[in-house]
Amino acid sequence: MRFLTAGESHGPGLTIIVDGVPAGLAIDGSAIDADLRRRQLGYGRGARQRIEHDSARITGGVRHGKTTGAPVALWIENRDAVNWERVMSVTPVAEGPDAVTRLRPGHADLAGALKYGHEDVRDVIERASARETAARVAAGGIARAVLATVGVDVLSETIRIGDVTATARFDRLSIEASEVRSGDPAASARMVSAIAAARDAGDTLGGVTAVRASNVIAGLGSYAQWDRRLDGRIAQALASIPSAKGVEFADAFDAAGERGSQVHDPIERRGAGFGRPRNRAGGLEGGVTNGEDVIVRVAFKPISTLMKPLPSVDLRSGEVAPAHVERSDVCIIPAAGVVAEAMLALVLADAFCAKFGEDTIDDITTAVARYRERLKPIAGR
Ligand code: EPS
Repeated sequence: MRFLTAGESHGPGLTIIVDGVPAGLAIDGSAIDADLRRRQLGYGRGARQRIEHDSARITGGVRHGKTTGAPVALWIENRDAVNWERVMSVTPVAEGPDAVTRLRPGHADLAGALKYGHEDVRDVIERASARETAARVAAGGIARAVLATVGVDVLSETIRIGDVTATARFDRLSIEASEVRSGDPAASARMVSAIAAARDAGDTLGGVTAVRASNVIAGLGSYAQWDRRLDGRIAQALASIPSAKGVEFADAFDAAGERGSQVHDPIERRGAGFGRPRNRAGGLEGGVTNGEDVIVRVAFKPISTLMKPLPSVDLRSGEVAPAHVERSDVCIIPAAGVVAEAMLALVLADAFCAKFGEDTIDDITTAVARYRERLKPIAGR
């Protein structure tokens, strides 16, 4: 399974193609829309989210509620596009809009303008925008449907915003009840206050989200080649989320300072199989899932558009100038968690199909049952 997206933040909409989806998979459009809605929520989001009501229209690959094996195509309309018709016109306009030339530190502005030769940073902003993450969440909805056939569930929780930290407990109800998607009510309240204080100061805040995939079958990925190590593929997918700057499995950066005896997870007998009393490996050993939950943390930098802009340079004149200011968010950590869920689901669904087959869901469930049978005798030998 792989996916591609296209579309600009203020263009007509976002296009998504998910290829390699097994045939016979039940697709529930309302579940995809529920995740799109979750991505739009969160304290600290900008005014754009009051304009959009993200909903994915399925335009290919699904018939009578089930996938056909053809690429699944989806479309998300940008309701804000009507306000940007002249700025985003596909054809030349008589009087062009003012160019954006004051580069924003932290954004793709300078690197993108240099790379593609743009003189109007609008050409960079539009595709580099985190609006694209709506498309990822829609694609992730297809991956979640694949994973649901074997009972895998993916959930994120905010564990840091600014200097306020919390411990992940992955209690869905309390996470979804929190404006910042933290299951700890006291930390949640402090996170909201921290975001409000940053906003009042014209500033922004970053943070950390923890993502957990539960009930993951052992044996996804491989140590046989570098690019088949699943931890590497998960890290790439998560680090590709806009604003992501760091990825760790479980508490890897803390574990790096401890002794092996404290870090590695002892192996025990559990029923007919194996278990671990702790999961500091984050569910992967040797780049292969070991049957424990996959747990990954992603660090996000603070949003780079600042209402009190940093010093910068004007791309055209070369003169010193404050960075460009436009509508933005103060903190995106709650939304980033939902995007991280989608990216983890997409990598796991792909690894799952690579191991068990990608033509039909029936082939896959038969292969999974046979694999589970194969694993059984090992535990009892
Ligand atoms: C976003 C939409 C964007 C921004 C934000 C995320 O909408 P607009 O630019 O119209 O306000 O709110 O994008 C960024 C933070 C960014 O850096 O581009 C969204 O739908 O997630």
